[in-house]
Amino acid sequence: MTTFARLLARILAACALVVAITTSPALAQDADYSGTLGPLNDSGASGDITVSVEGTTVTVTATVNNVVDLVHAQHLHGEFDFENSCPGPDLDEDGDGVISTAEGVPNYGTVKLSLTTDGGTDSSYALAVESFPVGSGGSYTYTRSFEVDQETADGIGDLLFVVHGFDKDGSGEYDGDAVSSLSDDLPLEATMPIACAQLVATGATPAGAVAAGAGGSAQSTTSAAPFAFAFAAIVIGGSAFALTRGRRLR
Ligand SMILES: [Cu+2]
Repeated sequence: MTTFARLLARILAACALVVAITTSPALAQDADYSGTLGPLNDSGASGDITVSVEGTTVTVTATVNNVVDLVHAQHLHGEFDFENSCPGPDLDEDGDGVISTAEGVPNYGTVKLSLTTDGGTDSSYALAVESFPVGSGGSYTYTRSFEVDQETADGIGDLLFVVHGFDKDGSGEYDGDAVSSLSDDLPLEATMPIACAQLVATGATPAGAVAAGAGGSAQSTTSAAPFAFAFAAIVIGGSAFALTRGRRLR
């Protein structure tokens, strides 16, 4: 019995060592996020988004409802390691009753990813109006997987999903005298933000692991630890079994 207790103590010590080693920074972590769209500019738009990150592959799935049957620019906005937030009416700086894309920037930051249906997805595609989803029957769905750089993969949970495009005058197209805050070539209606969602971490990966980390590269690999622990327990448990079995046979 005392031999067994000693053996048990050794197994526990070995397991503790394995856990200590595997929780040190090293591996990249995968993560899942979801968000619920809230309307901006009294658009009435709604919907949701899921974002999953595997290495540097990002998969986005979104459903957007109560929108006009026109093209909708959509982006992941924000700054990394910053508490980005969806803008409220107080951001209407010029008092025209509309929060333009530029007026929302203090809250939701710049465009980090353009959620296009084809072609590039970086910020230079933010106004690639021919490559964004188009509403049909008042809604649209979107899904796409694409590659991002490591900084973006690590910090994507800090970002916000923003949908644009509002036929404010009900003319059936984006028009009017007011021009976009982003480009003189586009009417304000085409780039007006109509909905915004904060991303929230889902699943096993702790939300604070990236947000509270020191910069983008240092990460906890706690998700790998239980697996390593179980593996060590099996290996050590197996040898303990062999040991007691050998002793009994003597
Ligand atoms: Cu945007």
